[in-house]
Amino acid sequence: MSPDPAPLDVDPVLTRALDNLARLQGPRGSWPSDYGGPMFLLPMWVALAWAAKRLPDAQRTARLVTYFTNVQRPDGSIGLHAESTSGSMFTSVLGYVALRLLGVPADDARATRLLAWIHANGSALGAASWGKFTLCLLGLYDWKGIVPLLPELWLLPYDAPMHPGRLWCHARMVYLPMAWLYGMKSTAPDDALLSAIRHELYQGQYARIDWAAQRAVVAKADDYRPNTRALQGVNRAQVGFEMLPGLLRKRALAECLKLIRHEDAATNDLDIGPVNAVLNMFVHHFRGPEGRADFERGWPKFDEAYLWDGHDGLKMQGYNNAELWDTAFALQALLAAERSLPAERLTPVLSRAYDFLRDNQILEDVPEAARHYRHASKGGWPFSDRKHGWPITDCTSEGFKSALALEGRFEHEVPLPLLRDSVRLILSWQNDDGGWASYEKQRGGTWLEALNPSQVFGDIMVDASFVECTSACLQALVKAKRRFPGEFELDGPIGRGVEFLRNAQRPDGSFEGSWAVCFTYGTWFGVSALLATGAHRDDPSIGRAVDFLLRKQRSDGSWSEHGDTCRERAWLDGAEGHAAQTSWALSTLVRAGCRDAPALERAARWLCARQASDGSWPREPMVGVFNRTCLINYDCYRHYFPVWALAEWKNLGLAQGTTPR
Ligand code: LAN
Repeated sequence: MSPDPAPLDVDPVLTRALDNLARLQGPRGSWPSDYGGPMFLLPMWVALAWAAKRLPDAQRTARLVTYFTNVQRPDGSIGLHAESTSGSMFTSVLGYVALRLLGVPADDARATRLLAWIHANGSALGAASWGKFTLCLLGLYDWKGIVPLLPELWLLPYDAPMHPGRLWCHARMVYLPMAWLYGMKSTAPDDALLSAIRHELYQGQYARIDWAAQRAVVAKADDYRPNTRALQGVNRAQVGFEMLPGLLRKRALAECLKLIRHEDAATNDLDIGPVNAVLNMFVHHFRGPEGRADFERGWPKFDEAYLWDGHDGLKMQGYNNAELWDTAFALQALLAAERSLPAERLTPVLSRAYDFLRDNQILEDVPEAARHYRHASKGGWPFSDRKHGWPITDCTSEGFKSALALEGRFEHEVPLPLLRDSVRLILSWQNDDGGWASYEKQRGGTWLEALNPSQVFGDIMVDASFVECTSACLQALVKAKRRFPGEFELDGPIGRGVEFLRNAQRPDGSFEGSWAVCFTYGTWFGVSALLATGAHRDDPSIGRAVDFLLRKQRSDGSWSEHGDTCRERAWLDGAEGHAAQTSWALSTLVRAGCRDAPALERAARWLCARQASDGSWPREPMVGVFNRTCLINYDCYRHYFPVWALAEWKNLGLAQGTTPR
């Protein structure tokens, strides 16, 4: 881009962005948005709909098929997520089954191309373990061909290092209904269509398959985390256990069901995520008349919470929504820009967003929390909304920061005792290594990761400290220190958190993000927390982070990391500048006092030029991620992160008296 001689005025850009945010703000004061991306979710729900004979009507079926069609890759496959650069056996097989169940005929080009890819890349027998599991529920794979998922593990004493209660809550809540369904070998009755699909998937060879030999088989496309020797040993032991008389099975199944029903009750049947929401309903479906009431409660709620009709079709979201998280960031972004925005347009947006924030803080612990492996919840904030109920470390921290930032401005406020509860909760979550994990204090040894049986996901077994979560909690504690002077012992926890962050910085100066792509995101969090906790801008850690970002800036002023960066754990350039990533980088540089003013200005100009006339920023590659491999769409990031970064850039200029105006 040739240097533009005209001084850059970001105010109109910020005002247009505010108008856009006002337009997108929903009736609850939050920002509902598309949270799709993962491709293994929808087929699991379609499988349930088939088993429970609840297929959607023709119109919705068409929208579901449209979605699968839109994400089908040029080679015929379906990737792990909607923008995958390669096919996945797991999601291609499940996608094939879903399309057929939704009425797409076997000779439809979409189906034939999918099946051709499956056969050219191995066979359905190589689908990753969660794929095989789902197929079992429909009788499209034999239970003998999967590694046992022993319900008896739930009867172990909690002190046992392998107790499932020690797993990351998402893995725990997925393997819980899986254990029940496995223990019952629950399988939908066969019918003509299932039988046809079975024939197609296995080319007529189903009856001849040696199932025990398939347990460890996995297609190359799905083998991101190959089974370790330790896992192979554990799997052999589980197979051995299955040959013993199942004296504990009944008790173990009852224990699993108790925990499943507790999870349903604690989350208003939303469940922690889309996978256990579907699997728990499978459980209730297979319980027969006894489970009917549970099923009937969950089914319509699921529809409302998890299905989203987006620009590319009807899809399943990765969570019931992302509204608390987006609202907390949108608030902070708008507050940073407050000086540039017309108050009469800003205030109503802030006020409604604040209502949402206040009304979605969690007010109570779940009943009998410890008995159900739940940590305290009171005073926390969730990622989505209060109904969902699971508090999260960084959501609590961002909620807390936003609540403090708006204190004294609106009539009905977050009550002070609840703000104190948030601080206590954040402190209770700190890990022994000084960092913070995502939902809970770390419970299992990091070595448990070696037993990750998912193949397609990395790091799902334990909730260990993350840069982002640690940063958010540190920033919140710094604010707590000012707001509640002397009330909490915070210096120790803050010091230990800083130590964790400093150790997490990589030799190239960057911080690796785990929940968005990737180094721009992690570095924004890492640097922001170091500065908030008192690091000086001349601190060598800050300097190294600044140098890292400057090295990665593109010639047009933007930043762009490809989504595969997360799975490769090394920077890969994206195709073109990315507004969210550029915003994180610019914001980091501004906060860090980067002296390369032209670099900052080029970034700001790029962001401004990228804005559409309605104040939005264009849709761009998905930027959220989980478990290293699966991208997920944070569709609002493009609407508020540029506001935040541009406002900070402008405020810096005002402070230094360098920017015109
Ligand atoms: C999320 C969404 C929110 C996200 C942040 C709060 C942004 C992050 O800072 C911490 C981790 C967290 C809570 C997170 C973890 C993994 C989730 C729950 C998801 C990405 C949403 C969907 C994903 C979940 C695991 C998807 C289901 C897949 C499994 C492997 C169980």
